[in-house]
Amino acid sequence: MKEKVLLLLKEGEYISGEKLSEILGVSRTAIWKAINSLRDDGYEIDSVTNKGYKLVKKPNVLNASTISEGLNVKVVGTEIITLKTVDSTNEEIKRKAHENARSGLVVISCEQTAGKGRLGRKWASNEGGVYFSFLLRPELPPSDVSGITLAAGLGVCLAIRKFTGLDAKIKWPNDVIVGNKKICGILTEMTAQTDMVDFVVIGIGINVLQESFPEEIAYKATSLKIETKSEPDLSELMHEIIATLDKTILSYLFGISQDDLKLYKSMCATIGREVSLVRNGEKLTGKAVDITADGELVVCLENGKKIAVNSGEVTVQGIY
Ligand code: BT5
Repeated sequence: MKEKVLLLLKEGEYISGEKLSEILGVSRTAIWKAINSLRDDGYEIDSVTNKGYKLVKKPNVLNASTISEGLNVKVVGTEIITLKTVDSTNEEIKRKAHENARSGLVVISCEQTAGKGRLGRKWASNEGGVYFSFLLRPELPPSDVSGITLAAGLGVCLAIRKFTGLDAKIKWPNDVIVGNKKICGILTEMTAQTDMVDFVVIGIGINVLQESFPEEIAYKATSLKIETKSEPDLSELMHEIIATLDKTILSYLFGISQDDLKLYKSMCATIGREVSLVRNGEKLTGKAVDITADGELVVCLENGKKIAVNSGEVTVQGIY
């Protein structure tokens, strides 16, 4: 009920309790209870006799109805669940996938108690960030999945740029950075048979309202609040991100388009930089020069030979 009341409350305009109860077909007491419950959630609601209620200020929290209001999506966000806390949204999506959840489900949490990075690393997931994962059941061979991370990075980078005006860039393959610091990390996991994907989980963590980070990552992590010196609304940001991811993922499912690849490359901070990597136990250095349609990084080695690197550890000079 309170979600419905919230949708009818407007900033700057009063609506009477009578009108609310008439529209929603419930008693005035039910409306009054919903208003009090919204106030408990941090909404500032003014009430004036003979005028009714007016929304003064929304709390900056994740709110499912604000996120999905006006969202017209085809693949990502066809169902959205918001949680206050969870171990890891990737693990939650996997549990839901095993209960036959449908492709497109998004689970968002305000914090994670066991946020994961790649290769067993930890993802700092305190309150203030957004941590979410989505489920895809694409009809693809496992070898085609790595490009999903690219499409996800592209989506997040575009959405952050549009929402904040920041010059966000992509550090191939899975980080979004602002300046030389990491603002977002992406972890793609999949369950597959030998020749066909069963499901893919794409997990994304974005630093939004944090003002500081644990000591060990403070030198390389930043947040939207630190960079914009303002407080982006978590739900409106998530709305923008889901809407953009829906487009980039949908386009990826039909094979990454030349346009998207061009866009990705134009925002990729890795291209043009000196990189080092380990291949067959040998340390190689060279310059990152391109990204292939399969999402591989093309490195021009010091001896002039070009190699394509599909994952693993590439260290980029000049970025953490
Ligand atoms: C990643 O791994 O960047 C993938 C992170 C994915 C997190 C999301 S949150 C929602 C979903 N649920 C999960 O449990 N995970 C996903 P990787 O490239 O391995 O980077 C991890 C490294 O980034 C760590 O070892 C730290 O050095 C650094 N790091 C950890 N937390 C960070 C943060 N909040 N901001 C910036 N850097 C961080």
